[in-house]
Amino acid sequence: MGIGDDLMRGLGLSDPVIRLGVTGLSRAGKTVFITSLVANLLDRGRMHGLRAAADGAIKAAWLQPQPNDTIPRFEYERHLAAMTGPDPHWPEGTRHVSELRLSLRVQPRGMIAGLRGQQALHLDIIDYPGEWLLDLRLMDKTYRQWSDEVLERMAGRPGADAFAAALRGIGPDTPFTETAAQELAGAYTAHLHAAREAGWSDCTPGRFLMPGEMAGSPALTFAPLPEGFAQGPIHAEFRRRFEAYKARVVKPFFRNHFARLDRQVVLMDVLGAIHAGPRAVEDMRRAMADILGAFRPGRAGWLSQILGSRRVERILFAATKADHLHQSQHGRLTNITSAMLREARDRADFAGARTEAMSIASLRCTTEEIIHRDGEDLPAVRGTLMDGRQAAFYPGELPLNPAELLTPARQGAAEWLGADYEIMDFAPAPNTLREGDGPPHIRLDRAAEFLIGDRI
Ligand SMILES: Nc1nc2c(ncn2[C@@H]2O[C@H](COP(=O)(O)OP(=O)(O)O)[C@@H](O)[C@H]2O)c(=O)[nH]1
Ligand SMILES: [Mg+2]
Repeated sequence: MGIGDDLMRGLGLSDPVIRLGVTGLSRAGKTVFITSLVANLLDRGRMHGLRAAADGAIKAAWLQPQPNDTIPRFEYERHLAAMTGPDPHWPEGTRHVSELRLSLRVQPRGMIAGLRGQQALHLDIIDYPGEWLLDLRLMDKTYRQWSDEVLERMAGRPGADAFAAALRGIGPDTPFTETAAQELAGAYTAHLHAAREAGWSDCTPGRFLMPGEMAGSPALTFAPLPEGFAQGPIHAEFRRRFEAYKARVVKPFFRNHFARLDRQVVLMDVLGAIHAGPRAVEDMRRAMADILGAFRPGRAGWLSQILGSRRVERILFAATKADHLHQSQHGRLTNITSAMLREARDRADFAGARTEAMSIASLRCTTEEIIHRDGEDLPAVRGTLMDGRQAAFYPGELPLNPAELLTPARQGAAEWLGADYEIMDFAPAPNTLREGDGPPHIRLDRAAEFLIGDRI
């Protein structure tokens, strides 16, 4: 962007900018989070937990043309219309990086407040898939190491058989053809999608799941091969493509997007994982540890080079969709989230970032209710289901001690013992917006306070 553009918009070049990254695995709730955060920053009636909103320091908020000419704009208006329109529904999934700029006019507080006039502050929000962070661990691997790892963990996951069948169609000496490559890559990608759908998080290469404009390109057309193929022509070409993927897909993402973030929120569908069972919980714990590796500079030489002295200063881990639970259980959900991140957080803290865990709902779809079942009073929630029916719902009681979930998960248990955790697909509640209020949420204001409150 040229200097001229800025002047035309009448903004000072020195206006501070906060770059907030929003990430999480697919379906974690990124789109809903950004949409609701922006709506609630534009209309701040429900943002009492954000100090600058409560005390009136934020004088005005408005959307700007986003400054990066080469990144799609986050489709805020369309997503908001979906969620809060006359027929409320969830926004459709997005499969690429997008960005939005929200600008605030702020009255500085304190001693110097009288001396300085109001200031503009830009919040650039960057939505990117957590799957892309998982690719970081490909960087210090060879094609051979990566192949061995993914082939080993593939067994028993959905789509593994179809991929094995595709492998049987070639031998070590089969000459390389694009058709053969596409067939193998197709079967491998189908496996990744099926595994992802079934709740597995560690699905690499991440861009295979969200190829965007790179779909069909050679850098995205390879697959792991067994050791026995190592001397053959297909193996040689796949090894080359794997290196191209690292150099042309993974590195540029870290350089162009990741390296420029100041603050980060990592959204986690912890309830979804608990519902899916111990394996999904353990898999999420590991994926989060890997994701956090990206925030621990020094791990890979090239990354610390790209980062220079820049650091993400604050990282929020937010367990989303907390409106599935009665508030009496929110503390437990937060503790489970914290415990799940324990090791990874210790490392990120060490790198100087402040971290916090929280349970939130970006768009609250339920009200609380006590239901009576078998002579018991159960703290439940009530909402509208996707088919329009109303239902009260008790998801089960999360344990007070997170180890009750995390220990069996680590030990490879196949299911929870003596407990069941349900989850429901609620639709966004029909619109009851009041003038000056954003969409209903749970603790989105506290999330905003942690992420940007100190800079306003
Ligand atoms: N009840 C409830 N469901 C949510 C909330 N946020 C997200 N969801 C659900 O999670 C799905 C995925 O959210 P989305 O923002 O599209 O995830 P993304 O893939 O990370 O962008 C949505 O379609 C909703 O079904 C929330 O605050 N409350
Ligand atoms: Mg999305």
